[in-house]
Amino acid sequence: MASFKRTLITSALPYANGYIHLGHVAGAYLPADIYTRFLRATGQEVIHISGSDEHGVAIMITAEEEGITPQQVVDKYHTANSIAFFGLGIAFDMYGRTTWQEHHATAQDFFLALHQQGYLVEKDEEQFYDPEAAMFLPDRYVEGTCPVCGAEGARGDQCDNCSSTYNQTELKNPVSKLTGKTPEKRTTRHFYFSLGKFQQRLEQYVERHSHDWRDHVLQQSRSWLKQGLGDRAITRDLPWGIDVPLPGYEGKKLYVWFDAPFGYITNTKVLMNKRGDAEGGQRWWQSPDTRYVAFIGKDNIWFHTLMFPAMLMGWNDQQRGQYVLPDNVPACNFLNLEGNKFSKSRKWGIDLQDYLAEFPPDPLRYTIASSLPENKDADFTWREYQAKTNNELADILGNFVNRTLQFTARYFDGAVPPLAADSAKEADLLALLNEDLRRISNDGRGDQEAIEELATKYLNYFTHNDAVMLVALARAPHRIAQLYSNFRFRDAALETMNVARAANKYFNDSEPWKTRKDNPARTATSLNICLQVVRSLAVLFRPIIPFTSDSMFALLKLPPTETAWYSAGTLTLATGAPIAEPVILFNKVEDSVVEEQVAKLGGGGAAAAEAEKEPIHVELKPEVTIDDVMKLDLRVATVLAAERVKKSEKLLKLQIRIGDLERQILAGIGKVYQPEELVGKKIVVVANLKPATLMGQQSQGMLLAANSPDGLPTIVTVLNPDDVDDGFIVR
Ligand code: B3M
Ligand code: ZN
Repeated sequence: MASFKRTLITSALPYANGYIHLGHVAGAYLPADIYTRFLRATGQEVIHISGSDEHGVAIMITAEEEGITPQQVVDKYHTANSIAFFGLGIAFDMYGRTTWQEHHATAQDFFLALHQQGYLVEKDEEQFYDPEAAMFLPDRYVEGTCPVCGAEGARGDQCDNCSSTYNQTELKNPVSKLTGKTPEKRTTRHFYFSLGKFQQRLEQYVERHSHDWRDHVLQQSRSWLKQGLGDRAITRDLPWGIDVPLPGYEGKKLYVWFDAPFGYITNTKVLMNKRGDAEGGQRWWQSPDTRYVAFIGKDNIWFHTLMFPAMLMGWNDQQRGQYVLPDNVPACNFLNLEGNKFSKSRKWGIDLQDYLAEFPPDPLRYTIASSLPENKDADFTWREYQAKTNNELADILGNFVNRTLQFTARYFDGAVPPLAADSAKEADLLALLNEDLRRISNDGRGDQEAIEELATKYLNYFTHNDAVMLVALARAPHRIAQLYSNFRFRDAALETMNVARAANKYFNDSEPWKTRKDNPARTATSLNICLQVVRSLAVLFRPIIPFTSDSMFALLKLPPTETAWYSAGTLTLATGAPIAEPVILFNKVEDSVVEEQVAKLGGGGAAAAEAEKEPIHVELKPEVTIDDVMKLDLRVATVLAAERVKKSEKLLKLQIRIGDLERQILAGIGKVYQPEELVGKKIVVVANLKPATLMGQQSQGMLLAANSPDGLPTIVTVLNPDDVDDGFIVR
């Protein structure tokens, strides 16, 4: 790896139109914060930049839903999310906003530079225009009949039933969601970014990282490159966003995904200005000795490994300073909740601010860190949260710290007892031992060999049991650092807990409550070592549970130190130093809390909120007769097998049985349901639907599902499945 002087860390700018939930935390922000804290602890220069993404149609839709202006929407959520992140200890150096004037200027600068370099082309295209609302309709503002499968209620760019994507003007029977009127087609002009011109350079860039990027990041990037990169529209007909800085484009805005990534740059510059560091922006973004790491969730990979790098490459072609490209993009997969995907409409989620209103931050940080969805999706459950809090944080770490402090308070007058019985030798012993601990910290030998060496050399001072603890301690910083450096944060969290586990065992095996009676010197040595380990754990756990780390330092009456990582492998507490009275570090989570929280999901506790909610506005389709209805052959079917359709997030392929018929149907329910959970279920299907081929697969029928306004399906099932057989007619 090239040598570098500083690490620039960014985490994806969350849209300021909703509250941060635990899925976001696991996807990007917690790993980014842990990594930043780790690097800082090792003495590296590092900053962590993020902020709100405040443009785009999504913000406008929220404004309409909440009956406030887009500006009010972003003000509200920016504030709420900043506070929630702060509460969880996500220590951004800057959490900026894309509505800042500085950011508008940055994005427009990049636009003009790319334009000047010939990377932008103009194209005329037809789009739906709503004359009554006097605006072109973004994809999410128009719906109609799917041009592929004929499903009603298909969105402007994508059908939820068959997962096809298309241009909105291909929609049949289009209706404007703003006015309910039929829109007309009008021609509009837009800028496109010639991403294809960067194909080769992007291929080289991605392949340069074939050894250090996570497998799924690499595979996804490669597969898009293989499909070939084309032009991408980067302007929109919208009232909300950053003006296109060229004449003839009045009333048009930059596409939100064009402007947002530059927010990382703006927010860095704002930070540096605040620090009075005029060259800071350049130093962090345009020096070859900056290493840039971009933390994101897996749905943002394309933009960070291809689109954004290409935009930077385009700028770099001007030879006005070279922006650094992401050196790594350690995207996380999704965090599910109690076995299901987070879903706003189904009220299946935990907002960070709600969590923090009831519980302390560190148990959540530890629970998520120790099961991060690094290489595959993970599941957050309250049971797991309880187990991690009670069995690991409280029973291992908390218990060790508590016992050590209790014992010190009671039998050593609340001061660090001597390491050596002979106080004249204390200083020399400590110096010699620390030298050995540093030497064996990362010398490549097996643990056993190192243990034997220490046990033999310090025969007069330490037991074999002491040597086991000392070696574990000496090696922990390097061992854990290695995991962090390879972006294996989950393993780092587990390995850190292993140190506490070793410490707890050490306390047990030392049996100070016994030795106290006949061998006080021995007791002093083991308690000295235990207290040293408490300090080391405060250092090693700091990236993961910073609040607890603060408390642990306070217990040792030491100021928390930010840059002490490798000192954790040595003994630094002075004999005689005063120690505070113990406090409980972690409260256990009761069963009743778990039950209460689980019951809240899916609208249980949200029933009250539900009552206040506006009913859904319903506009019925034209009337039909009973004959029309009777044409549909609706049947109960049993799901025999289910699997995902390759390359589709939404489509599941189901083998179903309808009496003596077996059929294959495709259903756009994959975002909400896992194939496994469907097998054996009784569903209702339109059995006489004309067969269709979707993504190369046959579909002979359609399952019935209730769709939320944002298109999330809930399968229609029968209430008493035991009373019906597949093949039964539904009417
Ligand atoms: N706001 C998408 C998201 O919140 C988008 C990320 C922008 S990063 C430059 O998932
Ligand atoms: Zn369709």
